[in-house]
Amino acid sequence: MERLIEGVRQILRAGRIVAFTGAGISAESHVPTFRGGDGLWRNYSPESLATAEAFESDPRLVWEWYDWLRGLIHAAQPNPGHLALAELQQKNPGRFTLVTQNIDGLHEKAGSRDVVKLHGDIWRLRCTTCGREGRNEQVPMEHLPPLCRCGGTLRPAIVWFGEMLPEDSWMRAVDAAGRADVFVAIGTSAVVYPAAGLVRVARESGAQIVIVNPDPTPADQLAQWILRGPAGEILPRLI
Ligand code: BJW
Repeated sequence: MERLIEGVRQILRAGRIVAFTGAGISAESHVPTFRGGDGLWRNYSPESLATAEAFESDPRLVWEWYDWLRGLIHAAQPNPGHLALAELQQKNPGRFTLVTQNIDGLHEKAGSRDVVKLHGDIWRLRCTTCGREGRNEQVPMEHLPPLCRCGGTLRPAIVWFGEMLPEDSWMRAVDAAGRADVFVAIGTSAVVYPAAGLVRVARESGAQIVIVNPDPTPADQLAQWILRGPAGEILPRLI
């Protein structure tokens, strides 16, 4: 492992770096991942909570779930994996992009800046009637579902299944992946598209692909470097 770590340290010294994170990076901050034995979805089908249809049919039920999740995330602190990525950005100004699928805001809490968020932000709410969007950090919410001043129902500004990713974030992510010299995929099962497709975009554009994950993923077949283990232990060793 030490030789692999040293090899990745070497390739991180020059060129453009993209770090692409998923729920696994927050696992050591006690925010559960989605899939797997301890995953959030082991007892729920994602379709019953993470779709616009589910929200339309029972906004209160969906909000009870997200209110609980917001409480859990609110109490969470960034772990050494988040902090290592913030430090990597600081040490490599102008040649580091952080793209995340996470909605928890822990990268910003760790000091990362200009985070490209593909699946939205649990701390932002959007009105399903007038479209107004804003930050809201109330935990727990006073009223479920929360209402907009126009009277419409507010929803979390996150991307559910079947919804488009925010266009500006997606364009930035594709551009960064296409220009990366090193693309590090951390703590993602790499099964949710189009985000998972960024690994291939980077690879086909000539980037070295590094995976940081304790378990195998479909993206492993595209990678030259596979670092098996928890992000909170591996990432600090790369700096
Ligand atoms: C550790 C660790 C440690 C543990 N250290 N690692 C092409 C093919 C098939 C389907 C599709 C396709 N294109 C589109 C689709 C449909 C769909 C999709 O991908 N479905 C597949 C699942 C089959 N995609 C969409 O619907 C997307 N929209 C879209 O495509 O729009 C166009 C369109 C419109 C209309 C019709 C059709 C298409 C939107 C996707 C939105 C995803 N949203 C979610 C939920 C957000 C809300 C919420 O949080 O509740 O985002 S899904 C969920 O999965 C969440 C995550 O961001 C996302 C990715 O999960 P992630 O981060 O990889 O987590 P896990 O849990 O899967 O994995 C954790 C990993 O960490 C594991 O590998 C562990 O081993 C590892 N780990 N501890 C490091 N300590």
